[in-house]
Amino acid sequence: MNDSALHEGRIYVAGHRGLVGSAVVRRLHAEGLHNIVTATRDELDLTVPGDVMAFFEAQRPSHVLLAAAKVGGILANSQEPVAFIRDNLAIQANVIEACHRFQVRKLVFLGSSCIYPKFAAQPITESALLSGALEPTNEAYAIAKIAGIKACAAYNRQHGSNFLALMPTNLYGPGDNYDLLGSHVLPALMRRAHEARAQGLDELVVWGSGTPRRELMHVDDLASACLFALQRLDASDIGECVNIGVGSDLSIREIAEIVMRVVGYQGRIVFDTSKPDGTPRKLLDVSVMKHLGWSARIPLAEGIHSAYQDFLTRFTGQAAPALSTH
Ligand code: GFB
Repeated sequence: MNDSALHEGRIYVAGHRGLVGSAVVRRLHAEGLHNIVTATRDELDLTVPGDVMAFFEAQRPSHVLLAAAKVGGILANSQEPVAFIRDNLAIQANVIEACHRFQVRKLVFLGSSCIYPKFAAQPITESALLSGALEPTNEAYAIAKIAGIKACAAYNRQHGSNFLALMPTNLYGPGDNYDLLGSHVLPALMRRAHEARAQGLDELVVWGSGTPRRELMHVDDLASACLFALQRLDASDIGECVNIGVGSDLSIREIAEIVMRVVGYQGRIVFDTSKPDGTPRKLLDVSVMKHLGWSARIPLAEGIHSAYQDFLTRFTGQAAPALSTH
């Protein structure tokens, strides 16, 4: 794929308002790519096949980045499996079929590191897919994302499509979801530490045992990987999916300690073991993308600091979102 095709076409970013979609739009603009097509959820319900086909017929995108999904942290996944599997299967099926039907030159489909078996050998290579049982708390979401990977592979094989499946690790950054119940671990701990400091609390509650390990990547690194894939990769360059990560991880306790330092909170950590630990570890093997010429660049402490500045900008001067019970 050469650059000119990207500059001449129209790039549809599905989910442009979310954590990933907004980072991709920022990155495309920074690259001088302003031929971007977007639609809000009110303008287009991606779970409705007819609406998706009509949108593609009208917009005729040449490139599609599918970042729209029903997403959430461990509690949201374990409490709402129906929405996670139903909505994500519908969105994927409609967008991937529309990309075929309207001859989209390239689709970049985004999954997640939770697609791999709970006890996969670490670091996890792409070949571990479907080699063992999944983590129960997010099995519904994982199955939906695995179905998306397999759908891309099926269209590539049967129709010669150019649909790439990128599997990012846990993400954080500007535009994150800070709801204390539904969000991922980093934004949840950032908000909780911020509020503990503001309210002079002695303790910071951290879910689980603190022993699981997580790999964390700034969403701007994922956005640069998506641009790299749009500009320079084809489906033939990668297998059915390719890992996008930073290649190192930390324990939940260590993540909490970094967040406390960035936020400036010096209380005590208390572990709420009534909450699930989830997968003990899911460190991605990132050698395929490294070999292809891409690696993540944003260091964790710097990334968390910039994410906290975004949090302050979004919530300073406005009432912070109503405190969900934890
Ligand atoms: O990001 P997270 O919610 O999801 O991280 P997963 C969960 C881990 O962080 C568990 C601990 O070990 C939790 O016990 N944790 C500690 C917390 N405090 C908190 C907190 O306040 N909030 C949250 N959410 N966790 C997700 C999948 O798994 O990974 C998604 O469920 C997606 O589908 C995402 O794949 C990338 O990393 O466990």
